[in-house]
Amino acid sequence: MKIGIVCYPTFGGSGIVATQLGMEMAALGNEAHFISYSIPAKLDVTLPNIYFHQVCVKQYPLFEYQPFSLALSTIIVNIAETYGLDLLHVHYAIPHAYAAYFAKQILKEKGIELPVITTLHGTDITLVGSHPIYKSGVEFSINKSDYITSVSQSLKQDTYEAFIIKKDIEVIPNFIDNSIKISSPCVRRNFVAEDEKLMIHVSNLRKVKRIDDVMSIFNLVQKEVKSKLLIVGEGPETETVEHLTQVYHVEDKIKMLGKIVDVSSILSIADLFLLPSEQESFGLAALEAMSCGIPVISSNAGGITEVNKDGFSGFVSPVGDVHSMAKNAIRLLKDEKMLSLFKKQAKEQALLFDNSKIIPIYKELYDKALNNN
Ligand code: GMT
Repeated sequence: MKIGIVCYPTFGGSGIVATQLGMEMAALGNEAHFISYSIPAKLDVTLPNIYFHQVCVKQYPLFEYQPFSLALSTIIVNIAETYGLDLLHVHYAIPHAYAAYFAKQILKEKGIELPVITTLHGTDITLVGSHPIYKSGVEFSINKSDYITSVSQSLKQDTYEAFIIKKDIEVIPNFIDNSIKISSPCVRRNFVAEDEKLMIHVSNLRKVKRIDDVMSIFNLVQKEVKSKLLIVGEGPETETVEHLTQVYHVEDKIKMLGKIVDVSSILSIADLFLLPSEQESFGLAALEAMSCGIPVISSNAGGITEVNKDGFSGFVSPVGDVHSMAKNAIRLLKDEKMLSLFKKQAKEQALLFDNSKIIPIYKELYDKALNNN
């Protein structure tokens, strides 16, 4: 099978999922053609059956904004013709589903049928897509996809509430490779002393992640339990971290590590993962933590509760309830027996989302798309 994959190349969850899925399909002997404006962060282009095609947008003095969607549609058409793509899978509706629709129409004129699958990831629906400046275009292009999937039940509901969608949306949860997660005591010792606990937050540090809550939870916890906090990722809320670090006088207890490619290497040295997000269609970062055996202290936003099971893989509190989240963190960190039980259970929960369970569901969808074409 020759699969075209359109995704964002950043460390955001949608790009990571698209990349992982494409690489898994390539490993099964299919051709995976990645189409993006730069090489996806985790894509290994040295592997067999992997192709990368860059969307180049020409600068022209007339344009204040470059016509990215047009360039994307055009390259999809070119790749589909040159390599004989069997199907196109776009991750994140904006503007990928829109560009896919136009590519499909152009190809149809040439007598080529290209089935399109759109996977909705979250902010393409909840935050950006339902905004009036994009809404009708997003709604139209989602409806024009041959197959629509969403990464959680919660996102499926949000999509039906935000738009008039005339097709079925299949929920295919995100997945994780649960093998080889090595926790290194030596690396841990670089960050905490023997008698200290380590909390971690990983995100793109955007407003929606409620970074001020991460800081506030940590501040409450460190008053009760000797502990430190690692923040992984980059984004606009970096200043909030810097500001609140000074306000709480925790300069010696917080470290920002920036972007890390192999995030599991750092997740596996931590004791707790903090995810107090305002919105989260799934919470891939929480699943990555759980896969490393790290319990999650989270909010109950969107699809997080489908991933983090309250009282099992961690604890769940209402969005913004930092006192409840801090109380739960303190409870776990103070009780070694409970903490090690939750670490075990977090891993158990992550196994429900193992590659081996979810990739075949996508494979089945791809087969259906091909056979119905
Ligand atoms: O805003 C982000 O967190 C990035 C965004 C993305 O598209 O990369 O993440 C969304 O998709 C991820 C993968 O499906 C989900 O795990 C995240 O929960 C979702 N983010 C939000 O809904 C805010």
